[in-house]
Amino acid sequence: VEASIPEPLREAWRKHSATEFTSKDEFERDFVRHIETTLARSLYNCDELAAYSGTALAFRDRLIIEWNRTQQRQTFTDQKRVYYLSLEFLMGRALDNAMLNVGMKDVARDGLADLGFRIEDAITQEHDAALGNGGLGRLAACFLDSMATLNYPAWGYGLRYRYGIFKQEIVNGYQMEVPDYWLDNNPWEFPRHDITVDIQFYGHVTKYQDENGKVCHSWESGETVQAVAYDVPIPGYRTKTTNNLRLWSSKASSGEFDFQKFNAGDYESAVADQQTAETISAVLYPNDNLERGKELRLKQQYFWCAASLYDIVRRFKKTNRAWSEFPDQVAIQLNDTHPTLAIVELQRILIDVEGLEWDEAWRIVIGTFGYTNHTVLPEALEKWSVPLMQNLLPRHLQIIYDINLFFLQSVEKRFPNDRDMLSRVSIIEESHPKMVRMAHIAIIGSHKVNGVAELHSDLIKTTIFKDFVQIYGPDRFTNVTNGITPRRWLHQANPALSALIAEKLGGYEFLTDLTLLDKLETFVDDKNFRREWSDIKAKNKLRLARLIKDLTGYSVNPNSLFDVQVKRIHEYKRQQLNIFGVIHRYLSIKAMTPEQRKKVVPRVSIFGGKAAPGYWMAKSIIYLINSVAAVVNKDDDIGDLLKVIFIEDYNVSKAEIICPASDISEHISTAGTEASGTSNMKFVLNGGLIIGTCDGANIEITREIGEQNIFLFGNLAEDVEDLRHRHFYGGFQLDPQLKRVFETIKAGTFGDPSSFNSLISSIEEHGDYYLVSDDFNSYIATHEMVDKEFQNQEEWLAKSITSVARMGFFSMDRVTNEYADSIWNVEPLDIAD
Ligand code: CJB
Repeated sequence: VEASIPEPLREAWRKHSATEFTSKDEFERDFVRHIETTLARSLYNCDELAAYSGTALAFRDRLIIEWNRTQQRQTFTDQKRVYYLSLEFLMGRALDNAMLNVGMKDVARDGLADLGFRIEDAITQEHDAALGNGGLGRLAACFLDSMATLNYPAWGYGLRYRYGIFKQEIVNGYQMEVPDYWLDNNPWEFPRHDITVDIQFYGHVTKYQDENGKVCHSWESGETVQAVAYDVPIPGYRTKTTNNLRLWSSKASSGEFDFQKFNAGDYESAVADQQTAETISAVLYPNDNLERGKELRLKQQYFWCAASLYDIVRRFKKTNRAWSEFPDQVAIQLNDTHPTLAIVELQRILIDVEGLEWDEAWRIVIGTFGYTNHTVLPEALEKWSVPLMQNLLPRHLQIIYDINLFFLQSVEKRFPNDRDMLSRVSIIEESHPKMVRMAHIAIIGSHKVNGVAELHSDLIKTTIFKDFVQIYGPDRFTNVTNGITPRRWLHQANPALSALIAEKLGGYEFLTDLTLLDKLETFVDDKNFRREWSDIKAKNKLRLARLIKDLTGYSVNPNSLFDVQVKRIHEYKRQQLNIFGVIHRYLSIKAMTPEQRKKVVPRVSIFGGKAAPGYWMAKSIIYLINSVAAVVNKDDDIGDLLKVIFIEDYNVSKAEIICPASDISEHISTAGTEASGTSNMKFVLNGGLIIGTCDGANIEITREIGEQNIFLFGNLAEDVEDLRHRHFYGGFQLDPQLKRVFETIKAGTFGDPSSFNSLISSIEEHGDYYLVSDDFNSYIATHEMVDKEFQNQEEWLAKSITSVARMGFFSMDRVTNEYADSIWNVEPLDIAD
């Protein structure tokens, strides 16, 4: 029964209904009230952490008011909604973002100053919400920001991990992983203990006939775990829309606590069962672009998909519409294949629980789902063993087999006698054990499949999903090139640049229509403007230099060229190419005469990123970077001409300091391997130039900003296969400059060379799969060009300004609108009050 207050009593409610602070005085009132009552502190023991909490709570009050209104309005108007299912949401900090979106940051700054605090100190107390690994998780977070800003009725669904991505510590040059318990002092989540779903696992399926003689299936569970909803408000920028991110937490089902054990005196074992249930949402798997096939991961996936679908279906059923209208009311986007079980679960609900016929149910399923692919790397494509799935989700496996049967029958009809085709496209891989190919379910069960940049979308159509293009025709496949939210990645990360742009363009409209940046080009030749532009970069470099000093103890000269590569450590992203290039630079400088050295452009090579804990090669790369840093940074003969820095524990809040401070950043993956990349966009939007391969979104960035404004190098995607083939069959020739680098490493210049054996032998002896040697020469030559062009600062500034002016295309708002139009078919909800 819905609780509702009778009309005559509502007056009292309205009179006392919560109101938002609108002035500095009211902010201070709310702040002090929260310090004194919510936190039970006072002016005598209010430290910076408490000041953060007080500020966050004051802003949270505002968000809640708008959040409630938004949800009421969305329920009332009952138009089609989007549900973004993602196992990762890499949110970063929320307070600064909330202040800027709500538009009261200046008020808070002044208020906090009155009360004895600096706003920056309060903001930096917040722990990052790091419920993601890298680009895929951050894209989900950018989606949430953009969907709210554009007033789409949209929810995110994810898992409330107790531990997000691990904290990285560097000990003697090695990465160590420390658990990241992030939930203390988190004011942004609201437990909804009344919104719970019981989720089944294991058990068996029984067949029975209903009263009409129809064969039905019932899944008797072996174990039940409860999903509890935790809601997080997502404010849009300068709009009242505040959307919802619902994260599920697992706990023992109320009926599940084993009272028999308890009564038998086995209290400890009963509590242990409770803890087992809680492990489902305990930890984020720390792999990026890699799947490990662990049972607990599959449990996480089903737990989250089943809870989310139950919630979505429950909401739909409240409206008493016919099932056929489901796809007109609900769009569900699958962020990679991780939520693919949602397809199977919806089919199960429709046929087993709601009693629909298979075909009708399947039409609804296809109409509802869209699937985004983020990688072509084979090791990242999810497969689950059939026996594992049989045990954990017996009914789902049956449905998967049925989906496959009907699908293969239709393929057989169109391509008779093509057995190879059938085995290639089958959902089941006939290996030992048999495997369920999740991407195949995702393609077969969705009406649209998209890649995340043009090259990547072409590659999926011509390589991994080629057969499906033949079967379904090209229309099921589409491209939506990734983007980034300019609110966090320009306005929040680089307030000075944002303010300068606003001054020139006459306001902040560019933050919601990034194409307006193009007007900046008219100021390219304006000397004063250029000075201000370069002063801002200089200040941002100083800010990063301070961070580097704090974190590593190394002092770097902020007048050097800052060369940055920050992203997950992965062989395909080729941080090894970068560090080998650094060693080459070091050797070159060492060989120079004092006269020659005068012409060297001083450089700081900055790295950051986490390696998956079980990824040995990636960890060796980190160790090599730190080993090179230890030698180069202490070499007085080199001084400021070269410094090497590894920033530990790279995360969203550090990215906000790093991106605005680069002169050049590196996006140097083997061509054809990086689906899009999004940090490339962040760096360019902040006035940095980039060096990169013809890969992912680098190609479209080049098209937008012009090839004179980017440093491209290396082999093309179309040549990669040939080169790899030649490495094995035509003999492998190591690049001579790279050979010299290897000889230096082997001589022990950077410590015990055996630590780097596998890195070197993967190139020298095992086929150089990532083409480091093939690209080395052009990489070095291109860096020489970077040095040369950096010396002409006026030209460099012109490139920087022009590039920013042409980055409008990469706004997440363009991305969101494209999904809304071409995949979801949803409209924004006009919120004019
Ligand atoms: N991506 O972060 C991940 N994790 C994966 O497991 C697979 C792909 C990344 O997704 C980003 C967002 O689409 C892409 O920009 C990036 O190229 C890709 O590696």
